[in-house]
Amino acid sequence: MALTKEQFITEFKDMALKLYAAPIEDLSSQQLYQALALLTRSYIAQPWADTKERYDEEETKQVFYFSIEFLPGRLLQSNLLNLGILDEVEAGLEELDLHPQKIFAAEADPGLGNGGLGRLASAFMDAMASVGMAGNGNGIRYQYGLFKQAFVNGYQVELPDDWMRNGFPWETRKENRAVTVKFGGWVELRPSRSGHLRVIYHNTDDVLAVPYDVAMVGYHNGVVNNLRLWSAEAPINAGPHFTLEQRERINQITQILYPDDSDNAGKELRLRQEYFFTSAGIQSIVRHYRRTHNSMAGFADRVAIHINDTHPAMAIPELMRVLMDDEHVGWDEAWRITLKVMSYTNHTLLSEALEVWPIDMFSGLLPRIYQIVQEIDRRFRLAFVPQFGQAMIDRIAPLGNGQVRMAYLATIGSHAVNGVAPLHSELLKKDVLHDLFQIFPERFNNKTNGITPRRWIQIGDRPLAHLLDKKIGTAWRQNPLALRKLHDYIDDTRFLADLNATKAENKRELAKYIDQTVHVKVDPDAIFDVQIKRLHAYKRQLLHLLGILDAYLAIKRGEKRPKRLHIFGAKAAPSYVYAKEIIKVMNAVADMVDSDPEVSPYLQVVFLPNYGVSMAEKIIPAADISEQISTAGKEASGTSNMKLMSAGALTLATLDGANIEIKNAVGDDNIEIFGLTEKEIAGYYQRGDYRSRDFYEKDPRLHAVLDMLVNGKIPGIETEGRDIYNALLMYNDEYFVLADFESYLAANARLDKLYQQPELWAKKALVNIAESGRFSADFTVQRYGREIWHVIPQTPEDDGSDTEA
Ligand code: GL7
Repeated sequence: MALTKEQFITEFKDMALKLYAAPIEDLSSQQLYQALALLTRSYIAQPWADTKERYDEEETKQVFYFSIEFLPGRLLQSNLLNLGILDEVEAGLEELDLHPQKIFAAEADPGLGNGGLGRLASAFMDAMASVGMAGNGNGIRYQYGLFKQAFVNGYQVELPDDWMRNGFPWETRKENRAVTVKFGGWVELRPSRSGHLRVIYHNTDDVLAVPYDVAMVGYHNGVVNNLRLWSAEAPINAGPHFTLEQRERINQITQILYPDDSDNAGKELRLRQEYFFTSAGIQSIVRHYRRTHNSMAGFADRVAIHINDTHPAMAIPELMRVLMDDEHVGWDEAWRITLKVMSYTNHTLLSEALEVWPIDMFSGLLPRIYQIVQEIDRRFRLAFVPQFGQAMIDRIAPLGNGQVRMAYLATIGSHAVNGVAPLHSELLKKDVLHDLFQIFPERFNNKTNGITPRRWIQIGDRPLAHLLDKKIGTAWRQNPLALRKLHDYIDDTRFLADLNATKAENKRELAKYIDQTVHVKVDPDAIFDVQIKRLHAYKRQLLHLLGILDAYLAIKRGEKRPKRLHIFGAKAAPSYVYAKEIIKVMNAVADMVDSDPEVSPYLQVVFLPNYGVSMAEKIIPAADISEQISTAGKEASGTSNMKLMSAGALTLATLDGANIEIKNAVGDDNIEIFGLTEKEIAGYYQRGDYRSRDFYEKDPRLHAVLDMLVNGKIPGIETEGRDIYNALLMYNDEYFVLADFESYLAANARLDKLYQQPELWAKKALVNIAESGRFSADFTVQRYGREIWHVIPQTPEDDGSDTEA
């Protein structure tokens, strides 16, 4: 859109006055933010309405991305960027003597997601709008997000994340689009006079689902898509005997985000949440479709529904329910439509994360949905037992072991099933969904995750963005593959120095931020070594920690090395004791290192509390090293690996998830790979001959490091140090930390050496930035669009370089 600085100034002052009846000089950053957000919304309104109208008029096929989490990050700056008015607005604010960054920082991060899965969903929303795809999100409007993390005496403390305290200016309540979701009670099936089945519900708990829509603004293309978040409310005509308790129970449904990451929360409330937003979404999609169509016959040509992990897998029986019970479509036709509409992404290989529900709980809460799942199960068995045998079908039918098995249901009811990186997609076929792959091989495919360089480079890394503009022009902002032009400058000494200077500037900025947030002074000339992701044993922050302890001992012995600053950001699920113990030990090690004058010139450790999207925008541009060190075969993809690469950090990685594709993209010389491969680990499992103690006994460095956990050298970790020590030695180190220790140290030593050659380092950073464009989520959603959703993708064009599994 077009907006001059002068126009903006007038409109902004006007908006601020209307809102607060005060001149801008009197307003707080929060108030200025609110005024600016509302003004920005007013710019979005028309294209939002136009986009909706166009989709309806042109009968565009629409994608609905169902996800129990979205993690959009702050929206003001990215909306301004995508509208194409960020420069004008910032210039205007500066002319008013205001600080744009301060105002942007007043926005709370929406607390609607945990980690990678939710962030991916939001990257896809941004990408779909930006490539001009009609893609909508469907999720939950959580009142409270994932907890706010603080450290008290080194321990993680969880505080409520009241992210909506100041309101959420981007949402629009659509009370006229509310639908009713039914729980509990029992159902009676009665043939009606017209021959249809009549489904009569008795004694149900009805919940009103009220949608709040959030605009998803496309990049410089006038497209504005919709993210629909559902809130649970008491029915309007609830009546006099509706108790306060009942009301409370309803409100609970959308009150809080489950703080789990890659884990199966087997709680009835979670099941309620899942059905709530899934049913509301399906009902509203069908209702909208039926406003302009007499029957459901063409539904699958106009609608694609994507199930992001299994949490919304009830979309399958729910669509069957609506088709049959409300629209009077017969089973076979309903199933044909459902299969064509639904597709599913698996996001994890951890067996404990595969969702299952006890049948008692499921059938009690969702009696009609359970009947439909039973029928899906019955027909599945009927169709495939003859060919594949009872034993195999028993293993993978939707119902078994007294449970509803969501990943199997999702696979059986979708026409496409994908993993999120080639290795992950292969392992789905080989292990997790192997039997279903035998039956439906054509459904399985790979779609490697992606990120949005708009947020990570254009917004988060402005010094780099400007340097790129100067050197290769601005085409990369529209099409990140244009970053490949950087290869032309691999021998341009001046440019390599500029690249290093940009990194140095970002490191100074981060140093300031660290000082402001945790009051720790860090040396901006150190190597910034970053590991940012949820705290989980398989991600092996512990391996990183053992590496730090080894460095500590080496420095104590008098070894000199280039100074390293280890930066961690990670929340642990509140119930995940082991992860919280690791946090405590990390913090203790950070203190120990800091207070030792022999060591602190060479080594520093900072654990930043309350890691999230906005903090990532600060850390990533300053990173020299990106730690992606999960046990091979455990991390489905990872996405911080892609973000850090695009900031020119060198990846220190195992051959896991998307690290493998990063390696293929940049070549072996521009990444530091170490550790056991997935095959080698599978070999250990098969033979059953992994003995962590052997590594401890063989390797004196490892021996010394592990002993530090229990010999009192690190103050205040008696319990935690012992537990971790035991997990690694007595319980045989489930994640092969000890097996990878030696090669991890060797890889780190190579990085230390490389850092002594700044120009060579810069060359490698250059290659990483240059090749990061292929991981743009714009390309990812285009692949989904072409190969799964069958919608027509638009600009910018993809080079089709994804590796199919
Ligand atoms: C995850 C995977 O762990 C992560 O590797 C992947 O990048 C992400 C998006 O596909 O999905 N799976 C999962 O359950 N969570 C993830 O972040 C929470």
